[in-house]
Amino acid sequence: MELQERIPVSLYTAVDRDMFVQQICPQRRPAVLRGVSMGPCLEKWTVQYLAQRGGDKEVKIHVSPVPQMDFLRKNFAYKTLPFNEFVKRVSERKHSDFFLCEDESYYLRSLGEDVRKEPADLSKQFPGLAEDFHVPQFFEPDQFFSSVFRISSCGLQLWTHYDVMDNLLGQVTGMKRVVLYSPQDALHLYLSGDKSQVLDIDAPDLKQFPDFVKAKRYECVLEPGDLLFIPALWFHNTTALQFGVGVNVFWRHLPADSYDKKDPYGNKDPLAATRALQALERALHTLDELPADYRDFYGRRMVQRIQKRTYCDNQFTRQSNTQEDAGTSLPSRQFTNPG
Ligand SMILES: O=C(O)CCC(=O)C(=O)O
Repeated sequence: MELQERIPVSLYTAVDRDMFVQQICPQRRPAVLRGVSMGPCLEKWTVQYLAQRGGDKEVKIHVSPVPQMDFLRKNFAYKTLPFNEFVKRVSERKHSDFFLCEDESYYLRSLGEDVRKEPADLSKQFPGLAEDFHVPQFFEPDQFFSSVFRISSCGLQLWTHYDVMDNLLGQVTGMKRVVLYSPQDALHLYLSGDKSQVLDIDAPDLKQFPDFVKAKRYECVLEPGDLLFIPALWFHNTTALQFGVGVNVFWRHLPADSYDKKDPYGNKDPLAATRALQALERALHTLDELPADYRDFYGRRMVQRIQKRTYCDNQFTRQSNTQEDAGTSLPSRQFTNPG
């Protein structure tokens, strides 16, 4: 029996800007957009062409002895290679030159010029290749945040994580499986920061992660030419079914001042969320002044108040606020568990 139901990601064809802006983006659900023009990269980006046009610029890559990368045990190494040498190696299964072993796997997530300050931008780091990839004009130019090369060995699996910006993942060569989970399933994913500790999503350890089966699994296989819309906060896990080249474009979905300015990756929580989490830590620290049974009592009431006030699928969210906010009495209704 299947562990989780597999829900196919909706597929759209003949998508133009209006359709994306008015119908697809507002649903806040992932979507595969097939047939949107990506430019000549689809025909041009052979290994030879990428190597020749990309040149010998140094790139920082992940190198792993096994295809499933593990951020918990850090089973990979960061290494540096000239881009043309990297492209040659990543496209082959066995390597005559290698760092760890002859069948090691590679992954490139391109970075900005000043890694700590600047987001990646293909047109700055790889101008000779950027002209072949046409960024879909589905958002305003001033919302653009970054364009990132994603180049992976066949089989390479990247752990489940979320980003805080909207994202179009363009698949240029090779097929890629993408599994996604809704932000509402965050509690079933056993997070460590922005990543899920459940590394093997196909055969998870259910003793360690019993609630993982409750997460709804959305899935698609991207083909060359597909764009996958990954709304901010949606978790995604990618597996390259073949040697793959892709580019993803992040843009600011919220007003620009909502984001952390010191975030070159687009994965730091919005400033208001960070402030709220800090305030929660302070509140918990304050509760430590009380004995355990009082902490339990007030802790439970705080949990309920947070659920009532914030959960989107709680029909009482808004109307029950007034009473609780005024601090006059306990809320009278049970909250609805989001599942
Ligand atoms: O395609 C990949 O390998 C990962 C993509 C990703 O994490 C992203 O687009 O945010």
